Amino acid sequence: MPVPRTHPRYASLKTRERLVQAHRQGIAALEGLIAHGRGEAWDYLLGEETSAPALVAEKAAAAFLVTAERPVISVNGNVAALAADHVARLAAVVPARVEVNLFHRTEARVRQLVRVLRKAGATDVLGPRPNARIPGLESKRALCHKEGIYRADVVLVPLEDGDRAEALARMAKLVISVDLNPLSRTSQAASVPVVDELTRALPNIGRFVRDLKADPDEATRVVREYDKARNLAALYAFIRWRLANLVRVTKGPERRGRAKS
Ligand code: PTJ
Repeated sequence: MPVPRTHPRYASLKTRERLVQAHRQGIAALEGLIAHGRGEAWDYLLGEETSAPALVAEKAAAAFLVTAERPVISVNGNVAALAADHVARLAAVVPARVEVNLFHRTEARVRQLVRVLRKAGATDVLGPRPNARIPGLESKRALCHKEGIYRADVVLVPLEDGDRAEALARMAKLVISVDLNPLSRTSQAASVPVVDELTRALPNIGRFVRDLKADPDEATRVVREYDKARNLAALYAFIRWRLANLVRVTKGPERRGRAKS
């Protein structure tokens, strides 16, 4: 059914439609639709825009990518469906390898994602014929490439499912997550949790990458000074502030009502 442009949630409905289409094309897993809904609920809470603490984390993510020796961007079904073009652009500017890594892995889906990423402009995409395993993972997410995730020093994992972020951290990799849920196991396990919506976060990181490549001293400073605990504390404070504002807005008419009576 076509979404009317005048609908107040037009962008949100179009994104939902895009994911449903991506599922029909064998790109997004059915479970990915649930994951999207969970993310959108958090995005309401965050005001559906990049918060100041998220921007700080995005700059830190860029600094770690720029200073990495073997950076890799991991891509799953939702990421390919919603942000293949952003991934391709970010991979080119860093430059970073792209690796398809799926929880609900089938070889057909891997090939389909590689196609989508190549069509979006990504040139260096790993995924089919994995030749390594991430230790400590039972799921198919363990399957990876030696020349990709396995030997990477910095891994960007958007919309992760938690256990792999922990496993990568155990491998002493610097893990950058993009996840709207600051309480998820992924955000908690990541070295740099970016709590922002994927299609806002990736271009922001890309812009910071461009700036920091032109200013390596600033990149080194950001890597040295980034403090995950302080950044998450700022994010929780931001959510508290948003909720407090909502409480004030909801109390408003009630007070007016009382004054009249
Ligand atoms: O494609 P596959 O087979 O690898 O499967 C991918 C999914 C997404 C199904 C898998 O990784 C999964 O189950 O993820 P989870 O555990 O549901 O976690 C997804 C997280 O991403 C949740 O914490 C959501 O809040 C968050 N999220 C969802 N959509 C977005 C998002 N974060 C940022 N931007 C989004 N658009």
